[in-house]
Amino acid sequence: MWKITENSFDPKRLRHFETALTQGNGYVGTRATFDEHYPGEQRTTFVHGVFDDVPVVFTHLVNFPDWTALDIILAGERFSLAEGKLLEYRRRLNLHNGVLTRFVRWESPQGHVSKLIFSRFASLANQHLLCQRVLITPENYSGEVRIESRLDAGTDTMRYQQWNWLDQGVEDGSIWLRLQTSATKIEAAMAQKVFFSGGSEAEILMPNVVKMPSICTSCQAETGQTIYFEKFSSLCTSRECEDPKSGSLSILAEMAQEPWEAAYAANEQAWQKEWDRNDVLIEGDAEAQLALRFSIYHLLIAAPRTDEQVNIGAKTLSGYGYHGHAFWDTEIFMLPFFTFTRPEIARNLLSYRYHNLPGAREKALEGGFQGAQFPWESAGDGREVTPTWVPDPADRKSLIRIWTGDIEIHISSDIAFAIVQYWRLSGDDAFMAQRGAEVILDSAKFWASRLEWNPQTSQYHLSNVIGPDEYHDHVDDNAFTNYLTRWHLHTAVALAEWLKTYDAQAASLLFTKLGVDEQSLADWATMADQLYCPGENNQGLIEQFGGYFQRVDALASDFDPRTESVQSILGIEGANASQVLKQPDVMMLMYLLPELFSHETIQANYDYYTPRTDLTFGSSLGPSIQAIMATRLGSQADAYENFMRAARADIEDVRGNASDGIHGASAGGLWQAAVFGFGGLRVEDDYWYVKPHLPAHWKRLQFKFVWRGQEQLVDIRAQEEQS
Ligand code: IFM
Repeated sequence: MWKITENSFDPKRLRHFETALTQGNGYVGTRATFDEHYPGEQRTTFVHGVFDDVPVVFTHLVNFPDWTALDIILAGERFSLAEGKLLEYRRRLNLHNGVLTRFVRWESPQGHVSKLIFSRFASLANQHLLCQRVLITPENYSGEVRIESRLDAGTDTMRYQQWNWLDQGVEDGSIWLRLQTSATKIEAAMAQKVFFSGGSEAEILMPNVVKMPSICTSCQAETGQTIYFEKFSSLCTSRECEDPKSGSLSILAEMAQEPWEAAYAANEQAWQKEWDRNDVLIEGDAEAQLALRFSIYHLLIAAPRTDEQVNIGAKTLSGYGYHGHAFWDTEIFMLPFFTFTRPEIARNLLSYRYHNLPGAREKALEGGFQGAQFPWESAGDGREVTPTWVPDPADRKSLIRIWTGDIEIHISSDIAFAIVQYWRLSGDDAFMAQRGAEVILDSAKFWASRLEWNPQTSQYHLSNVIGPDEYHDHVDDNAFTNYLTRWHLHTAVALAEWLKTYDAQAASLLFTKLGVDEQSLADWATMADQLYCPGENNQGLIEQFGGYFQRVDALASDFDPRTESVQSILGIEGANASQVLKQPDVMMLMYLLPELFSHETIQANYDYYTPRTDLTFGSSLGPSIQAIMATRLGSQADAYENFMRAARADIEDVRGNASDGIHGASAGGLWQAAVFGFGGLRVEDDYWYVKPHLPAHWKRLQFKFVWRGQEQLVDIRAQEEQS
């Protein structure tokens, strides 16, 4: 169960498969467009951290020159699936080694039959190396096989000129190209080299076409003779390399004797090492197994291994959705996978927030607050990049005001939560002392300045926010936000105490830097205690926000059958006026802070909110969390249904928007639903245990995680669970 397969060529599903079969290595991501061109394709390569300025959405990931394109001309006819006859077709992504293969038998309009086998991968062993190969066998003819390849810088797909061309040329048998982003001034260089064998002696030309240095190869092939075309592209940027051009050329110059075999073996070995640490084995459910590996694969190819200045965008590096911006999707949904299996990657991702504290401080200041307020959407430099207005998808001529950048403020606590989770798992005191504490304390300072004292209630409140459920905006006292804020303030006080004993000098320097003293800590503790948290005394149904129960009552199923979200049906105002939720907001709170709520309270809230949550077409972040909560309450059927909703999000393109990129949060949530939900893994301060709840037809669930630097293995078999 390692292969995602496309069995027929369907131009209508072009973009969906481009996303699903995306390849990458944590540095670069390339959508699975075909080697030859088709209308409607989105030929895209993104590199982490390479953003450039654009209007409205502030900044977006820049599309790199296309390294994949090939024009294949067989005995004078251009190979294209849009012409002639497709006799056999299969495209397959092997999740185990990241190799994408396409097998085609094609009859040209003139009746020439050829077998073509394409393979491609972004090396996990060398993140700057991209490899591609085509084997071509003429089956019933002989003639010229001609392949034209290039580095194509004409890929500015977003109307803006992202790249300034600097230079290009031919050197040591490779073509190369240098570019620079327009506003952020990041230099990138790419190089490319090909090897051609199998037929008559090859002719190789390297036309130095401006913005498109090319390599044209040709030879004569006999019937039944296989032509081997191997192509290697390299890519470096000034973000990690002093001289990107030399960097990219030297990678190709150093290629081994049998370059394809050597690069393939190195890549495979690197992947094997990954899966040894990260695989989750499910026996008894082939669909769930494949979907979970698909999710893990997409998390792994998006994970920055060598860079702590980048985050993972909500759509990873696999599509234009959200422009590469990162949200709480990373810390709450994707990060646990890394924290539990690849702590070094989790550390990189959390360090991104530490390095971007200046942006968070700027945001707090602009809002009239103190400390650090993390942006709802974050990109290259950690400043707020949520667009204020976007075109209304229902009527492109009008605009919709986006409020999340202004008032979806829970992200600061989500980040603090993720840091504490990482610390508990890894025991990485040095990280906490040197970086984590600064993030948590400075954002606690933000909360202290943001809380509103109400003399009538003699409590603090948080008005005018958006909670995780974005169908409702401008709400007061959102339960998720308030409870998380209280947790954050208490945590900051306890952390400050810990730091004083762990490293008194570091504590003193940090307190001075942040302007925090004993009085601030005492104030934070009092404020946390006096912060209104809905339902905390009666422990019954928790109102999602003040006045929620007065909204028009409606269930998500009232709108069935449907193919779109409740918000699309009711409109923004209509959904806001109803009780239907985009994602399970109170459940999310109970998932993160389970120790605060009794089983009965969780059950009561689950029973009330579940039918009111748009789990099918609302947020892709909802189903996995809903699945976990269902397992905890023993609702196995609900748990499995929601697990599979998350599992199918991108493989089946449930929301019809997979073409925008992989739903990274859903992928991370799926791993959590398997491990924390069905596996029932719980980690306490000094020990961990599992309380499994396997679906009835699962025979086995096995996973690994790292606890305090040691690998742990959990192997749950169905019989054991019953015993
Ligand atoms: O962060 C999410 C949010 O919770 C729901 N809308 C989409 C965002 C990006 O995935």
